[in-house]
Amino acid sequence: MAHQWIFSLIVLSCALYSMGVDKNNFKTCDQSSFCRRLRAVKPGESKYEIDLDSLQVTDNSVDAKLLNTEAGVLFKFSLTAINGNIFRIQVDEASPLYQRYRPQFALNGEPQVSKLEVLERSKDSVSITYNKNKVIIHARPLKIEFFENGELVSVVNGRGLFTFEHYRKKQEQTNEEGQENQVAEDPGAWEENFKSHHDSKPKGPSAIGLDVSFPGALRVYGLPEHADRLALKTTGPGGVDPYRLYNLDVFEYELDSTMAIYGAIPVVYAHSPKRTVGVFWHNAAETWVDINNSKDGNVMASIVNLVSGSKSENNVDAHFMSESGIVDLFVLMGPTPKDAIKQYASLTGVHPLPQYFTLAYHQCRWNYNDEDDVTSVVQNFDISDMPVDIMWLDIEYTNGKKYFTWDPVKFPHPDVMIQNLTATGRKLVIIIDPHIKRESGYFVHEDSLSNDYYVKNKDGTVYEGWCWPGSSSYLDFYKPETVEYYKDLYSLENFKGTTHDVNFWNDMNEPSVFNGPEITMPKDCIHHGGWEHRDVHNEYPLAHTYATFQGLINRSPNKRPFILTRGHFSGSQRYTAMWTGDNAAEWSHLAVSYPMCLSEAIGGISFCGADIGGFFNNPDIELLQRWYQAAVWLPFFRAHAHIDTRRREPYLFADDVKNRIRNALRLRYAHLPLWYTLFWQHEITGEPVIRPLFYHYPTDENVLDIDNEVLVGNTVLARVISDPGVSSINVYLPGGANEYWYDIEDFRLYHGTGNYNIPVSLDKSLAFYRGGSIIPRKDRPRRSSSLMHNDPFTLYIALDSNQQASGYLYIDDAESFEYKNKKYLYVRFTFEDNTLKSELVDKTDYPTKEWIERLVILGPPKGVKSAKLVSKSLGSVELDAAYSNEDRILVVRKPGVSIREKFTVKLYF
Ligand code: NBV
Repeated sequence: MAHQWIFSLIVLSCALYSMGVDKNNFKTCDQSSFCRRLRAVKPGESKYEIDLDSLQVTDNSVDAKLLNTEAGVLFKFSLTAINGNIFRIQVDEASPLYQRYRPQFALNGEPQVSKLEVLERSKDSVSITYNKNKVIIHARPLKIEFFENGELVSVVNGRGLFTFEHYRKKQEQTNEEGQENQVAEDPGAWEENFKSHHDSKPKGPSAIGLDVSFPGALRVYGLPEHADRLALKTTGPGGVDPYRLYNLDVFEYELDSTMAIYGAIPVVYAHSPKRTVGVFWHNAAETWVDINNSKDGNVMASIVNLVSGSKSENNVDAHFMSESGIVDLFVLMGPTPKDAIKQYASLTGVHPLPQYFTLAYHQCRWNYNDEDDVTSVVQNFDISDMPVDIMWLDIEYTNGKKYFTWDPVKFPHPDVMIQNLTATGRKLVIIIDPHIKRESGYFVHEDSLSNDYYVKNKDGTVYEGWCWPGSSSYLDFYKPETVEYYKDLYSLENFKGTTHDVNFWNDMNEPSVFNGPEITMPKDCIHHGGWEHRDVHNEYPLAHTYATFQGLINRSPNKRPFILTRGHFSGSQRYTAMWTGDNAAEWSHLAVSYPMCLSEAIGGISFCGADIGGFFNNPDIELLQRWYQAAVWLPFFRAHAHIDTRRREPYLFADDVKNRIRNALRLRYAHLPLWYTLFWQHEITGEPVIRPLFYHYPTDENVLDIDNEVLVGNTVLARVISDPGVSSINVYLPGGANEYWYDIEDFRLYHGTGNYNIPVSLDKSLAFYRGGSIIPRKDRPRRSSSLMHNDPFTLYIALDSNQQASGYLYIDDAESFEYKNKKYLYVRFTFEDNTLKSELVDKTDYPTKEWIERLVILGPPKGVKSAKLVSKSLGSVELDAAYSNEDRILVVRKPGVSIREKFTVKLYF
């Protein structure tokens, strides 16, 4: 026991004092035997053939036998059309020795099949149609071509890299494979300690691989989570390692890297000004993805063109390689980025509308020391007139890292502390990790042992690993009884001291195991159903947050749960928000927060943020201020810091710094109605809340690589300032001469004609309203968002080149599920012919007191003298209208009309 403790302390302290990631802890493709095997498959020599004689066509599927001609092994192949312009290809073994794993949580229900029609059958191929799409399945060798409107947009197995290692009886396994497994266990620093776990394959090799190419594409995006740019770079043997998807707790992760970190979302979107096509590789095992961008002039790309017969000069392709599971590939036919991203959302779901307060400012630190500390932090925010909504408690609140307990000395009266918080409209979030301390007498451990709730070793004993509490075991969220038990742990009766206003943070759920291979669970651990950890690894955090979500729904049936997770997988968005984990107080980490969250957003997870200020180390004051300014425009807005850092709550600084941070916080609070409306729209439509520029400007080649700017809805464009000491910044404003962009601080008008160099003092952040939008704001400063619920709105009406604009506002009770019973207002505003109109989009109502206090018209017509409001209850009312900011805006005062009422405001000249 003791030696293991010492070992883990050494691991930790080495980590704490080394600079940057220790790559020895993590595998490269070369060190992963299956990655090496699949990467070695030669293009152009596919040995897989469809047996066309076995072809069976039904209304919505094409099924056939697929043969590995070399090994003489049969597979089941099926292609189905899925509602919404999606195709699905599935391949499994025809008579497997062992069942192969299919992810259980990623899909939001079974995808609905659609009707497809067979167009033609020949001795070599079969072609089918579905909407404007055609698919040709070539039999020898297997190759599947996808056409949209007659154009080839994607080819599966065009390079012939398809691989399906079938399970074999021990005696059938070749020497060659045995040797390869041994090579994988070459001694290396990271393997020395964990040798026994690595790549142990009781069932034999079972990897699968597939290449997908996208003729004509210029870029490919996706595959979060990586600390990298938004557009994926070329990888390949001898060059950059493939993008790795394997949820890992990587200490001091490296930037511009394809290394795996906490989350794994196997979706890519290939894009050109002409179209966007995506593929979703539905697999929960460790996955590597090689990317080729032909613009880099690599050899692979020319081979694809040759093999696929494509004449297109541009080409992008992806080679997916997973350690186990079946081939289950969804082809998202687009054709626009919006379509493809919505298609992915239709498969894996959306983030349900969160409680309003969750979009406000979160104050976190590892750790707030005790109850008084929590109370005094909030008081200091109040004294400094800075808003804050949520206080967070990290692992030190627990009694000896035993989750679902409180430290009796530092947190003896959590109920009183929480009461103090909620009295001023604040909330609390506390951490719960999935590892459970193996301490006799600890009820969670005792219950889990006696009821068999833990993950097992391959010999059937309970798995034991090392984490914060020391010796720990890990709950098996694949076992229904564990989930039932876990749900109950969150109830108010069981978790004494908590209330309906306490929400949860699920950390370390990759899962992180300090003494495990690659700081995670050994792959041969066993989950309920007999699945090896290798099969389910990437899905484990999703299974964890699913259980937490159910627990919170049970606990507080009419409050929308808020959960923050670190590990994540496709579909996690249905239960939880995520953040980018342990970043550092460096300018480069501020910069990467935009592309990382953009990548998550197109990967389905809109509710993303990065630790403001950086988790490790101490930010200088300039960095801290810039970080607050930039984070205003990411969905999850939380400051957090490592236990060894200096305190950095924003009220601690000099007045000028405080002013700037206060301004940033207030800017965020002013835009809460916009964020909330966007989250509502996200739930209804699947559109991401934040979007990369190519999403709204898909035909503009200049935006392909822009990832230092983010679009919030289709309304705000924000540019991160991630360099110290700058006096001006280049901003790209898209859309052409007729697209207007208004600086949201000084209301200056810019046209969407490209690059501008804009002066930026430290007071200035860069965000623009798109001309043509109407942005609902609440401009009265308050201490927390709940105190703003009855505050009036100011509508910012940013006119386009036709002097028109439109926008939306969504309102409900901010916390319950009553919105599902039509208790909400969804208002559409339009401005044309110098008249603002409001109307309700849906036949619903919500009895709010909110009203309209002011209109601010950006780029207003000249010569306006007054305005007139007309509504049923107020009749016709004359209003004041006055120009300001060098006539850049026109302010119409006190319309005074309830937001529930239909109204018009007309300008008079
Ligand atoms: O629970 C402590 C930290 C937490 O503050 C951080 O946000 C997580 O990402 N946690 C990781 C554990 C270890 C940090 C070195």
